[in-house]
Amino acid sequence: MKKLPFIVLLFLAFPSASAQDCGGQWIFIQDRQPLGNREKPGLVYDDTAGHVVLFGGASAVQAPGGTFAWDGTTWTRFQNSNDPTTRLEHAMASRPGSTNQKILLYGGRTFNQFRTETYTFDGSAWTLQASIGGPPGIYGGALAFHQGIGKYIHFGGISSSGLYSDSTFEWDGTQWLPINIPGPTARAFHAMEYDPIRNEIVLFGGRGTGGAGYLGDTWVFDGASWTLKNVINQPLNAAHAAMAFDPSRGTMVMHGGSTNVWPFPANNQRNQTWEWNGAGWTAVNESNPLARTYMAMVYDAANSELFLYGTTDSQHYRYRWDQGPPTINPVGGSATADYPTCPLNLGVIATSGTPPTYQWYKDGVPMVNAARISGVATPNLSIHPTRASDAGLYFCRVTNSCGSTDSTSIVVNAQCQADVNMNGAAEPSDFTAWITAFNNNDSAADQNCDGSITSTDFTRWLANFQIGC
Ligand SMILES: [Ca+2]
Ligand SMILES: [Ca+2]
Repeated sequence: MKKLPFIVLLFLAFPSASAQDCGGQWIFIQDRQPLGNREKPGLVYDDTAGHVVLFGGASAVQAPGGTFAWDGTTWTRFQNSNDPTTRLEHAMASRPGSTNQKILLYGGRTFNQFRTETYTFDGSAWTLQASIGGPPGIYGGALAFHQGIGKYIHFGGISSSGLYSDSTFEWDGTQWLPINIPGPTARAFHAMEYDPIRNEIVLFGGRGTGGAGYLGDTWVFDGASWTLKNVINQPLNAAHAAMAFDPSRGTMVMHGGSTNVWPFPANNQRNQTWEWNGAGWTAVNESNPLARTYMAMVYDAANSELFLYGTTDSQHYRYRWDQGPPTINPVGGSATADYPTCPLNLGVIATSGTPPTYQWYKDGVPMVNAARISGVATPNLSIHPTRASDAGLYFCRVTNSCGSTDSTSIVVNAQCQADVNMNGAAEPSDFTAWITAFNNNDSAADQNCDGSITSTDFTRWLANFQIGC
């Protein structure tokens, strides 16, 4: 009797279901360094430093200041960074590459004051710039850096007299210049970001003139003109949604937002995440939808994930995409259940974008844990002690929100340990066979399954013999 290794290797794995864009989920980040409650902060990515930069954001009761970097684990406050007066609903965007105007900030408001300043951030400190002739939409406007024309573009917002703006402006490095072109209707609190694949700025929704209507139209700005996109499947009209371009998907990703006018009940916070591929929107199939508004989102390239921060609870989230159904590393073949003493251990190693679930099957039937059986819902199935009846076909089904993958079946043969000469019966001649196995250092002599062959194995052979086959 030769024993096979307990952990067997499966040769193949095949998905029983699949979906390419099956979604993912927002993962809450437990934060030991809360930045305070910040609605509508500015959140951009500094690709030179390789971290997310946050400035501003406030709640009805607090307006915590400071400029912070997020490295995927820790918030670090910039020191001596000459911070602007803290604010919310300002417009902020970053440009890739090394530049002394890495990040541009315009406008915003405090509780009782409009902030009309323009600031740039060089990666470590803010510099006040000229704001003469700046966009009339002081707060609630949006900024994006258009890489094709190398300029920051500002659209919309609300003026100090409460007028909603339909103006497009560019920042050329030293001053604001109006771009007198037709475009989206006047609005504020729209989502706006640059799409480097389509080389255009994408704008969605916002709150329309007078604050009466929430919008759901999609516009693109190619560097010269605005175009209204003909969208068949459009997200719900919303303002205060968060949007960021995700290079891992090649899509613009938009989450949440408010779907009704102030004061809105909590259930008017949209829980959907949508993807824009340049031609249409697709609702992401999320396993744990998250309803939020008044937050900001950025793609954290250093950690290859979307990062969401804001609203009144100072919580933040990262988005984990499913990468399809689980894959199972080659693990299998056949195994032997040496009964009645030895254990049977079967294992799979699965890879999955989100934590998967496991279910072991025997002869096509889902297994349940019992006195001898454990781990039926884990990667590692254990049966101890084994019985002749443990022979059969085993496989493990690994499931995530994208589908399931079954391991290749593992053929388990049962072998009675007392039948050392493997002729199908326990009999006195097996005593001689055990002596031979012992002398040959054959693993069949290891009757107590401890990995070594000693005289105690003879005592165990007697016991196994008495139990019989
Ligand atoms: Ca025998
Ligand atoms: Ca032994």
